Amino acid sequence: MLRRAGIALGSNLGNRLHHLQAARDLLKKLAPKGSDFLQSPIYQTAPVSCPDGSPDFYNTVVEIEYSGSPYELLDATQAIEFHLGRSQGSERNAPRIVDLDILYLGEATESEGLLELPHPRLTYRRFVLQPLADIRPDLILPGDSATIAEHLSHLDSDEPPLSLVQSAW
Ligand code: PH2
Ligand code: MG
Ligand code: MG
Repeated sequence: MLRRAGIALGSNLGNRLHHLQAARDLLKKLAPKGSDFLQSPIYQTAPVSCPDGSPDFYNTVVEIEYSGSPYELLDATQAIEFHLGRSQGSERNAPRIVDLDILYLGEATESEGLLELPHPRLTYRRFVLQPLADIRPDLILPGDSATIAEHLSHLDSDEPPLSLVQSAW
């Protein structure tokens, strides 16, 4: 079954642009050749719920065509994180080379186990909503009634404004 998968990318350690580019290139390989691939601009964002003194993130969102199951996609994204050198942080939300979070996979819903779909915090985080709205403003997540653009316009968040790093990357 072919579905569209939204994936949030974040990096706040080392060469953040290079890490996002490497992850993007590997994510592209999970999709059928010639399928539509969407990527948002990259934003620099202040850390949310991270240890004191954490560096700013680069964040972006991509959307790929994907034929596997939610847990196959989770395995694939974790393999990419590992391949790019991510280690298990000792502390929650410790700085990381790359973090890949599955936002949605078509209409799939998951509420038990290691994976929740749609991602439970996605509509509360500007660093995810803004880039997702750039590529899929009219998307309505499974079980929801508002579009991503509507969530973004109603977002009540303490996050400082995101700063655009690069539209093409
Ligand atoms: N990811 C987190 C926690 N906090 N803050 C920003 N700005 N960007 C992130 O990607 C991020 C975060 C957990 O993975
Ligand atoms: Mg994350
Ligand atoms: Mg993660």
